[in-house]
Amino acid sequence: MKTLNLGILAHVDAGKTSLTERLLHCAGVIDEPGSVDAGNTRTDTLALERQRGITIRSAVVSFAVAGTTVNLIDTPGHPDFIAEVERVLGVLDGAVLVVSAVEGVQAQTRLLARTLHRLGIPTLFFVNKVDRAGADPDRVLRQLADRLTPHVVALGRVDAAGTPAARWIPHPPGDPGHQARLVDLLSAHDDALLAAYVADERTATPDRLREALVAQTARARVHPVLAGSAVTGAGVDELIDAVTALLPATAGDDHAPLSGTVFKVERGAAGEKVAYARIFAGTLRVRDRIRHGGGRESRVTALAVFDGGDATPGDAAGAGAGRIVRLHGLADVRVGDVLGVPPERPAGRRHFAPPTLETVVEPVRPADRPALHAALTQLAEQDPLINLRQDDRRQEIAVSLYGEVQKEVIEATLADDYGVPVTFRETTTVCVERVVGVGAAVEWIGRDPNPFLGTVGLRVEPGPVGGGVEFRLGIELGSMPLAFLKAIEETVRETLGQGLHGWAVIDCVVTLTHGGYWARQSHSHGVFDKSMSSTAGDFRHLTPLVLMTALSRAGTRVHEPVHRFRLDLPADVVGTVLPVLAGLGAAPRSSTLRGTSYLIEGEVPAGRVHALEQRLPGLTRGEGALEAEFDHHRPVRGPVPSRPRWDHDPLHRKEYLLAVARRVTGRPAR
Ligand SMILES: Nc1nc2c(ncn2[C@@H]2O[C@H](COP(=O)(O)OP(=O)(O)OP(=O)(O)O)[C@@H](O)[C@H]2O)c(=O)[nH]1
Ligand SMILES: [Mg+2]
Repeated sequence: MKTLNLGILAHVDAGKTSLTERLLHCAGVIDEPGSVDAGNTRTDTLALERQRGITIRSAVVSFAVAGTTVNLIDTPGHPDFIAEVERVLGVLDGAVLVVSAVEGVQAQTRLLARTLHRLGIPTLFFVNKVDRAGADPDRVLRQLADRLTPHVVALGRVDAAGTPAARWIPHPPGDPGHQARLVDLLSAHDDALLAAYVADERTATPDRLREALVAQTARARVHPVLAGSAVTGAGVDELIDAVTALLPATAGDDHAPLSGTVFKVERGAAGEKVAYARIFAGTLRVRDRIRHGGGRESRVTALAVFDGGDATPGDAAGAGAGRIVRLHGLADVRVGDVLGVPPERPAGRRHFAPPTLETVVEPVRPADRPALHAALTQLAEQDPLINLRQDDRRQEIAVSLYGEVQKEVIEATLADDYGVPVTFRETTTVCVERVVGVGAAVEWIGRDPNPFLGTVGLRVEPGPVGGGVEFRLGIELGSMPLAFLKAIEETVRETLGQGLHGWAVIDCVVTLTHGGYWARQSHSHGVFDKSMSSTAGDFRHLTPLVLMTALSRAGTRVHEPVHRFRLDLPADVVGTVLPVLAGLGAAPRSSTLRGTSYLIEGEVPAGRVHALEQRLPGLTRGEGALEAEFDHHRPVRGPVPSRPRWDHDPLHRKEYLLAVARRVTGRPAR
């Protein structure tokens, strides 16, 4: 049995969950398809998803057809939950990108298409909702070609579009118009096909073209398009055929060492952690002890495999390469953990911009503070980008956010699932700091005022945009125990979470210029003496001090996130909207008249997008359509926002040193 791990992706409300349900029905897994509107689908299982009719978390279901197990991963379309999509991208063999036949290509469609293309994930398009009034599949097909990729080809056409009787009619094999379009499309990437066709047109037989279509779809060079309706079922049988015939099933070796990635973590009925992982190679069985997330090791206590229908308990055969499994027993598992050997496709890579907003969460009842912390910690396990930050001094907890809907979901989840009602402070923008110059600092072992048993010297300088934080060794690798080097590097990365103004420092190079330690020493009776021997703790405490001193010498500049926007407006309201854009700090770069509407493109600070969204309906009679997505960081103009430090203030050098030294090392300050 082959396996195909298939993502269903789209802009919000395009019909992913309805289509998933319909696919399960057509494949014979469920007798009656559930409906999003009735709140009884297989994949929208959270109470909140059912109440609101939107998907919040990705969910896996599966069916078996024609010798292939298809694992469907239904994802959320709302941009506030893009992190859920990001996590599944690394485990997909293929994707169906759903586009509504009424709304057409939308902001998230574009973002997802670009990302799937960049990752080379084989993708089919499904134009959904052809039964709805206003459906225009031909217009949407042209939009796909104009706005997403020219390498698309429809495998059929829609009859009676915009009516409940709408049907999908596949082009018959050998249909001359279809053959000609296929030759055009496929010969662009296939010289042999082109040469043969030029020499003799008859070489382009339906079989030969089909073979080329399969090969080029698998390489994500071309994208077949189908259309239909998740509600009436039109085109869905054909979609199943296309998925199994055109998308490449997974290849992997069951006998190789285990290799997999965790893409989802949830809590089971008894509060235990349940992990969803894709196995890339090897076989996983119940009671196996596995290494995950680097150093940790756990025993799998229960395992379920998705293979046609719901997950079934893994029997003695276990789960082989290509499978998606649900695992119990990994107590401290996290999203993005590698199981066994790292797979070729790295997990946990960033495909989308991180959240640009944050807010402080307050419990309504002050006594709930510990419960709130515990609850948010659990939520952050499921969604690592929630990125909890706790200020011990002020007793505050902040979470990062993509938007207001995510905030409402967090609020409802805390109240309903954890019994902790909360309020939020105002949402603020998350800035970053970039290093502007070069700065260095060093603290020597045994020299005042350094109370720690270690020498650390660091140099900080700007790095390339998008390069992240790079840690380099400027000393011999063998000159210090690896554990100390690791402690220094980890602490550097952690410390740069808050720069001189309290924001994360990005795109810089940190070089370890000096390192020294006192080797492990013992008294005559053989007891390890902490007051004479360096420990990793010495380096963990000394590094922030040295780094922050170097950073303050290098200097940083605060940058704010900026979104790129596209605004579609009726031409007659442009005059009233432009001053509003200016008032919100938005800078239009271009405007194009398209019939009776204007398309304005430009940049707007991330913190103003929500305000713009709220004002738009009133300004445009509800006809304005805004798309905005993170583009880049730019230097803050005007007053520089700073964020209170959460941990300590390393710049208050002496007090900090002495206090930390006493508290942490137990050694008297020198
Ligand atoms: N007429 C019609 N309505 C549809 C079709 N597919 C979905 N819908 C309706 O569109 C709405 C959204 O459908 P969902 O399946 O929740 O869309 P989704 O893409 O999963 O939405 P999110 O997960 O929240 O992004 C629901 O009211 C569906 O009943 C279709 O083919 N035809
Ligand atoms: Mg959905």
